[in-house]
Amino acid sequence: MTVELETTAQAMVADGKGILAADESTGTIQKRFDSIGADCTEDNRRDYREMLFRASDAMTNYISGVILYDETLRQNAKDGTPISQIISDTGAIPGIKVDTGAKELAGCPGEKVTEGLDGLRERFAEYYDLGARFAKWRAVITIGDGIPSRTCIQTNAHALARYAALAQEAKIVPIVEPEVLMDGPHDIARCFEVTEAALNALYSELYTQKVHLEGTILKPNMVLSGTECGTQAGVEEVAEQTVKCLKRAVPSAVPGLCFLSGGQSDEDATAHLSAMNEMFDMPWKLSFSYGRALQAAALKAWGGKAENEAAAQSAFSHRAKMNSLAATGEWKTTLEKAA
Ligand code: 5MM
Repeated sequence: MTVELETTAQAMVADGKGILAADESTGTIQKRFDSIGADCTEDNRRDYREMLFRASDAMTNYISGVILYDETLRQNAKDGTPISQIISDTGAIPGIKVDTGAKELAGCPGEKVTEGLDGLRERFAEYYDLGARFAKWRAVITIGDGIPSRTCIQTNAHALARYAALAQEAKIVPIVEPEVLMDGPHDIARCFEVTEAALNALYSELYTQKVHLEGTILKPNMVLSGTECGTQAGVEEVAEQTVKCLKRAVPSAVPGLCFLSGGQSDEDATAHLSAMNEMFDMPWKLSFSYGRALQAAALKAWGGKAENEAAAQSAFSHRAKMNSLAATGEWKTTLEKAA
């Protein structure tokens, strides 16, 4: 079992490849579709995602895996092919988001805990049969006045580790995602401190709950200035602080780290990743698991219209290629301009 987990985890961070996060829950994809004036029907959600997964240049060359929402993993494409098969036919691995969302944390105003552990063993068995070979669980940690609390960090780390242990029992690689949000006026030093605390708590819980680190992937946030902070750290500082924080807290047994984009612009998310890979030697692969930063341009180009599919696929391929270059430290801003 550990061999299968390790093989999958290593494939998820193959050289120059990263993960497409297409696991928006119905409420989140509704917001994305609202932004382009498209109807959020089940067919439209399928058509949009099928368009992405059939972008063969992006999928074959730059994407190692796709995180799906439950609805999508069960869907068939317009021609009847299961969506998961369209993904595996490109060589990418289908994955599944298994948390059921972040809910208010009792006793901790303004803080959240991610739910979804009840019945998870049975759900994992079904997801494996449906073709999923990795999974994702996202914890949400907010920086604010007096928060995050120790309660929030510990409770989320405990849930992430329980999820990870159950995933591995089902031969599914867990992506563990303790997201420290960018929102707020805090500076980069505060983001560093909170990210380090969240990662320390996470790896302590993963150890306690006997999770096999070689068969996991971490999905971290970058260490950034808060979005409303008066002083915004530049690319080199973000790269330095992020790598310093990760080297302190993430064991070298973990095969790969795939960042979330968290609301950064497409180009910032790419530039930060590329700078880290260019500037530092690291014990793990450093790649991407972007949602918005991989999809925003494609979503806009698609605009809910079938006639725009080719343009949307080419926007997606471009972003995937730029992030693939960033995953090996070879991206340059001039490549964006040239495109
Ligand atoms: C794609 O968005 C994911 C699902 O969000 P909800 O459960 O809130 O609908 C999200 O977890 C995503 O995988 C990560 O945050 C990374 O996406 P971004 O857009 O931050 O790169």
